[in-house]
Amino acid sequence: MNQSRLTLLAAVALLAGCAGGHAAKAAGATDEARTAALAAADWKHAENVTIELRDYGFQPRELTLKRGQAYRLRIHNTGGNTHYLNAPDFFASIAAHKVEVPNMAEIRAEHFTQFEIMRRGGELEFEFVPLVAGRYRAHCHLEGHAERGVEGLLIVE
Ligand SMILES: [Cu+2]
Repeated sequence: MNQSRLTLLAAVALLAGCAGGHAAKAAGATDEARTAALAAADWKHAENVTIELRDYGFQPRELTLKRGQAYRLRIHNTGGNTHYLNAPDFFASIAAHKVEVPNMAEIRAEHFTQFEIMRRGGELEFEFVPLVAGRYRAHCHLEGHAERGVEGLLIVE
């Protein structure tokens, strides 16, 4: 197996939630709102934003997003450890369009729950539309990582 294939397998290690509406919590977005937002979104003019995961850090610590705006979020791990981005309440509050591992893979699902970004350069791009205002914690659940700074706040206004 060549190196680029290994990198792909590493970078694409993410979990998609079950299809269907059950992942939407009471405070989350409705399926109707998701459908409408995705139909209206203009991905050619999506706003590009980046989160960098580090040993140990999360940059920026706060990322402010606007409801109804299409975003392409690049999540990049510059650390020597694998890091996760868990943000279940955030994922329940948005309309997910797709995940792309640039030049390697594209994954479409209605709901995502968690991304794992492999160490030393793993990255992906996540396209979505925020729908519900709130302050959502994002963090890495590996032991001690959030406490050491691999956590941030996704703020939807
Ligand atoms: Cu971590």
